[in-house]
Amino acid sequence: MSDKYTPKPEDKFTFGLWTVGNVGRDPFGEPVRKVLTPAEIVYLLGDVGAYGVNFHDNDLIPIDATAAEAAAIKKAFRQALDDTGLVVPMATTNLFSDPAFKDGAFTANDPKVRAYALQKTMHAIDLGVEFGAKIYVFWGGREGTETDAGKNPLDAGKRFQDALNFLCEYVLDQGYDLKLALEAKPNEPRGDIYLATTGAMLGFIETLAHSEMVGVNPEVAHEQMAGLNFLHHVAQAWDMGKLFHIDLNDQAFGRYDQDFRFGAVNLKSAFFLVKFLEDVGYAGSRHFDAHAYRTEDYEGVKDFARGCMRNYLILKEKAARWNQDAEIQALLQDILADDGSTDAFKGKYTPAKAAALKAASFDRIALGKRGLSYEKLDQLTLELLMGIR
Ligand code: GLT
Ligand code: MN
Ligand code: MN
Repeated sequence: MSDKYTPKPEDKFTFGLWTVGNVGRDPFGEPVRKVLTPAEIVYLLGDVGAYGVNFHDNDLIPIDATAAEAAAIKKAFRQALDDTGLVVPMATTNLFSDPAFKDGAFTANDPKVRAYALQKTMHAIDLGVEFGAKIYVFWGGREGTETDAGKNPLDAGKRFQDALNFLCEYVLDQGYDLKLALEAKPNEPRGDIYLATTGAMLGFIETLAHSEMVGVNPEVAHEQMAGLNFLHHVAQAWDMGKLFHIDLNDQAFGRYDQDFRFGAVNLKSAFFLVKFLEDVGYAGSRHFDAHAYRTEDYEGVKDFARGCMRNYLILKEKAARWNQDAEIQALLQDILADDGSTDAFKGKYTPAKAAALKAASFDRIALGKRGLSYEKLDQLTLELLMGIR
């Protein structure tokens, strides 16, 4: 079935090999779906109409593959990309699955682990660039602790900084057209992960030698795990010119990392997020970092992937409708009304402005009495979302 919610390449919808290829293993249960090869995953994504596919080094090439095996996998993957027209906009490193990384990668206490992590990342960057990646994600899943007895957070921060400075130089040295995007998560799989929120990452980036090459990859579920408003973090990142990539999915507040289909839980938050991305003209990938319920077979996985993209497109249409809705816009105009009486105080500081503002008189009681109609506006938004306007 093709309708106006059918994805197009310009929608920039991408999935990771690890998302639709997720076999449904969890801490309590074994896989429920068979392992697909990277090429098979690309054909599946081609089927559902995705634009791109992203990978960790070891999603594509197993950590213990021989050179001949790696070459054969790459050949089949390349063929699948050519056959389907899918592109690879982003790549990343698996620095969390192998037991070597049980104490982290760039922040591990063992200098050999840190050196191995750097080596692995340089090879993985080469692999990503070979397939055309322009964004390189760093999700430090194991960069944290269960106890702070063994690792000083100041040392860990310094090590992470050194690693990123080293890798920025590597990218520049190779002449790669590649930007780095840091992804925060508060916990899981570590008890606590360093730089736990997007805001923390944004602060950290400014301490780097090549901060201009480094931005963020916020993920809906990760900010929500921390009980935070995802949109506010995305807005801050956007404002700083640091929204290099985004991981879309969904999540009930206060749970483990659920990675549900985009829009599956918090429809209103998803709506304001899509509206924001579309209103500001975010031009990067809309990456769905999510996976199908463990109850599903591969038909269900396709339903999941189609659902992510469809929900985004439906919410995009709703956002356009919201922007054109006369009643909503009239309310907004009222809410944002400005009678010009404070114009003299606006803008850059001058001593004269400060003096005039100090001398001005305000009707504090009247300011406090004014109703703002947010209830009405929110209800209209809900009714629009529920399809009755
Ligand atoms: C892993 C994690 C994601 C990260 C991926 C990139 S891997 O699935 O849960 O949030 O974006 O390393
Ligand atoms: Mn997640
Ligand atoms: Mn993610």
